[in-house]
Amino acid sequence: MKKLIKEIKGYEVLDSRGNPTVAARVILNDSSEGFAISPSGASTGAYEAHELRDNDKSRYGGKGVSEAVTNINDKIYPALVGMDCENQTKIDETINSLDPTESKKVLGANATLAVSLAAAKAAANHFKMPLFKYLGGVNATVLPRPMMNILNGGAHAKNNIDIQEFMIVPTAQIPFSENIRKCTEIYHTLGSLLKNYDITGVGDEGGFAPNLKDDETAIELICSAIEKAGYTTDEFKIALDVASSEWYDSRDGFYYLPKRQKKLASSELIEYYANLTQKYPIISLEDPLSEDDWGSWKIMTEKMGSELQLVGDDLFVTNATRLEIGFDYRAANAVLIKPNQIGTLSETLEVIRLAQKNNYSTILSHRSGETEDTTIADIAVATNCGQIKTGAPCRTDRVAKYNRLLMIESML
Ligand code: 2PG
Ligand code: MG
Repeated sequence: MKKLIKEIKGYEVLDSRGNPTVAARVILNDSSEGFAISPSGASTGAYEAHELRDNDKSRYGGKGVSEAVTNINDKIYPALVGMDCENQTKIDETINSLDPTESKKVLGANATLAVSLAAAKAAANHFKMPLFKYLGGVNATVLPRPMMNILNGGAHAKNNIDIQEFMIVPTAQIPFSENIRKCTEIYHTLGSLLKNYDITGVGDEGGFAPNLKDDETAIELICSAIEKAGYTTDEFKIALDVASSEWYDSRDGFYYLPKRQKKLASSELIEYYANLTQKYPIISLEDPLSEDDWGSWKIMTEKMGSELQLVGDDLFVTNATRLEIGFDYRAANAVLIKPNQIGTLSETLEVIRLAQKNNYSTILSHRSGETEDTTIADIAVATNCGQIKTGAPCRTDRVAKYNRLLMIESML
């Protein structure tokens, strides 16, 4: 057999924020190769799989990942050598068997994910197939709807906006390339509207990062940009990632908005969202409540879930067990899918299947720390996940995913 794993190599490379991250190369005995890089988040959920960092202050201020790379070379490689690269489940189970912890604390999810994705890519290359086809087969036919982030705040920008991401979402069933063109036109129009504002450049995901009177002003400016670009707010809706776990204090159950210095109870926050979504064309709210505030999630979903997409990111952390808890609570109605939150491809695909089976929407997602790796684009098409969020049409780490989807569109 020519598709046996012959060699695996780990590397310490850089992400879009200039922090080290883990890359892996998997080589088969027919010389086919796969290469993948793990991304890294800034507003990470408390229940995510563990991102292993060296904490050696003499290198990269403690953020080095040489230990994770060593784990690839010294632990994962010997365990996987000789295995059939087509058996992704077995590969991922073998990786997991090397780490007795649930959260991949020993190996590091940054190490496990890079290898897991690189193995799938090596297999796809062996079969001379694009990754989306290898993973999705004949079902891989639908491009995801872009949720394009055009204005950044929260932990992703040094401005005075508390909400982390403001996205535009096209409603029309038109070709992906048309949606990208129109969204990009709106992005540039927003840029020209912001010329007269105090602007700090762009945030981590390429969206503009202005200082504004309040977070609502950001929404108003986006609505103006949609119209000024020649479109309507029926054609383009707004999605927000509040990332409110960043605001939550579990000791007293209140939300502290760090930039506006506001303190809100969950009931007040839900009221705020109810007003906001009445007033503006908002169709999706991600992490409106904290990862530990299940009771409020249940209340909010009961109240607003039939009208709005309510997305659990920190809440579910791409973890089947947490998603099952969500089903029990009837919390949220959509799940954000970030492969590095769980650490292997098989477990990522399992969560997508579980969500789809239970009628929760799925959104493939990048991290704020990204690279040229475009695997999420292929996974989005392979799984018919429906939506993708991968930043602004700005900065190569974001644009690479859009460009990959444009290529996939041309192949379909
Ligand atoms: C999020 C992500 C990606 P981060 O919260 O959804 O946009 O941010 O990678 O910082 O967790
Ligand atoms: Mg989020």
